[in-house]
Amino acid sequence: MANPLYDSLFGRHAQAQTTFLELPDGSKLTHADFLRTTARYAHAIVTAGCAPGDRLAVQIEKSPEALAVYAACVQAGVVFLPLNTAYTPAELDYFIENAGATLVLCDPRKYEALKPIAEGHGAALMTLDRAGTGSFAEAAEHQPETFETVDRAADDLAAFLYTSGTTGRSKGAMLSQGNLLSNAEVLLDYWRFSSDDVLLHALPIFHTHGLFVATNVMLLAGGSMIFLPKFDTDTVIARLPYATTMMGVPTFYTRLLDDDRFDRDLTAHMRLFVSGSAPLLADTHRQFEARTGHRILERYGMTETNMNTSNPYDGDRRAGTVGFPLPGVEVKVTDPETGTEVAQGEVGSLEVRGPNVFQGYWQMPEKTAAELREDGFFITGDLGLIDAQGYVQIVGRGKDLIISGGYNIYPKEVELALDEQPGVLESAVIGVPHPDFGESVVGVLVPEPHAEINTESIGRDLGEKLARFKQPKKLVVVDSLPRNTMGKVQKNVLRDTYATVFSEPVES
Ligand code: MCA
Ligand code: AMP
Repeated sequence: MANPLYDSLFGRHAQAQTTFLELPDGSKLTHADFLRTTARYAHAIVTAGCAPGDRLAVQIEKSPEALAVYAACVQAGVVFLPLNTAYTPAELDYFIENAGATLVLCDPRKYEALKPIAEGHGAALMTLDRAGTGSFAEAAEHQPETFETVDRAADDLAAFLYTSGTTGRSKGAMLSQGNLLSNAEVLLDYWRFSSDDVLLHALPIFHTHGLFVATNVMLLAGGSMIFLPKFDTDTVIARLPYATTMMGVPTFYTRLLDDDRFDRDLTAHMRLFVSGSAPLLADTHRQFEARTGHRILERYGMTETNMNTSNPYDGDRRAGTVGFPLPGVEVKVTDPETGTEVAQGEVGSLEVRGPNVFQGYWQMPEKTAAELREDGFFITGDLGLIDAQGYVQIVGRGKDLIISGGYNIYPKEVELALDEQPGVLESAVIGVPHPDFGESVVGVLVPEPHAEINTESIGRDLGEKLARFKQPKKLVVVDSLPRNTMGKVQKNVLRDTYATVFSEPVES
């Protein structure tokens, strides 16, 4: 027996003295060092009560140790459940309960707030901070530096990633070892990664992009990563000369283009820039090429599917498209009402099938059945077309979703929180253009008759309930919401009305 994901990504580097991570202070960690920590962590996870198939929820800052928790889960056959560090305790309550987590790892600063929540759901709670200290690190300190890797099959679960839904409730997307490994193998080949590559890693590691796309591919390649705690323009510019490749969301690239130091000389040695998670404006693509001579490679993925399509490595990387279906991935365009394929070149709902497509939503068979067809096609909720040359273009979303700086916000979740506020009769949450985040959140509020709405106190209350990136950056109060004859709120009208709110503020 074996553990395909562990063996391919981690195990084969066990003796390697090659650099795996370069840290901001200039220190380096070899693959072998990293895997010794991984083994100690795997023992600590088992000692804390996790058996294969159990869920370990983590909300910790980005660090080599945080990555070792992921590796340790894979080695121990435990399902890894990373959570955005911006989530509030109120949001975590839901994830811990819904996933039935056995163990929760958090930053020591969140310990007191999470203690009653973890206890209430029967989960153990331990701490690990950015410096690699905390009760979990102490429990792992004297553990052996080797661990007998737990046998797993390709269809055993490796990770849950929660993704919000149009109803406002997050769903745990179940990803198997085979889902993750097959996609990493395809990307390695498609994007020509090798052990010579050094990836500049400034993405968070609690989402598909930073964890599975960037990290898994680099582990498979046996290359190294310049591992930055977050995206910071100065640091990225300082470290770029030591990298060969970079992956980012469009905001990374627009921020770099806003800086004159980011030019042809700085990037001349770079092999590849990849963009994804949100639409890259064709204009940004063109500006990037004019400034650096590089054509950004844009690709398209989802939490449920990993990567689906990519522009070519060789050949034309076309602005405004997400390229071709990856090898082994089928993409079709269907009529959203009937599910039948539309004629070539027409816009419809994008559906994907392949070894990358997830196993379903954790304990939500109805939601799984609604989005994952019996024949294996997953209904992405994105609207697009395939052009005559085979390039996939995303032209819109069939789902009510806002993508801000690469983070997804489902308006329904924010509307539910706004509707509960004193004096609010109803609300509508929309995404409008934002110069830095691509899109940003506006909340439109209708007061109850004769009531006053206090937007400041609403802002404070939302701070307790919702992660900062989900909170409206602008709240406006109106007498009523525009509705169609069926009574449905016309969000397109609101989007038009507030389209320039982040460039020319309108009066509320
Ligand atoms: C931070 N803030 C945000 C965002 N990030 N608000 C809206 N949208 C955001 N994305 C808040 C901060 O809390 C702060 O609030 C204020 O906005 C300004 O923060 P700033 O310092 O400018 O932000 P930052 O820390 O520099 O972060 C911006 C960022 C970051 C670097 C763009 O959001 C980021 O790393 N995004 C990447 C997300 C990602 O990895 N997505 C992949 C998902 P205040 O000052 O008011 O307190 S995976 C996926 O989508 C699929 C599978 C795929 O295809 O990849
Ligand atoms: P998530 O659920 O966080 O994985 O976000 C997935 C969604 O991000 C997709 O359904 C798309 O709407 C969007 N997305 C990802 N990559 C791209 C891209 N290159 N262009 C446009 N939208 C994208």
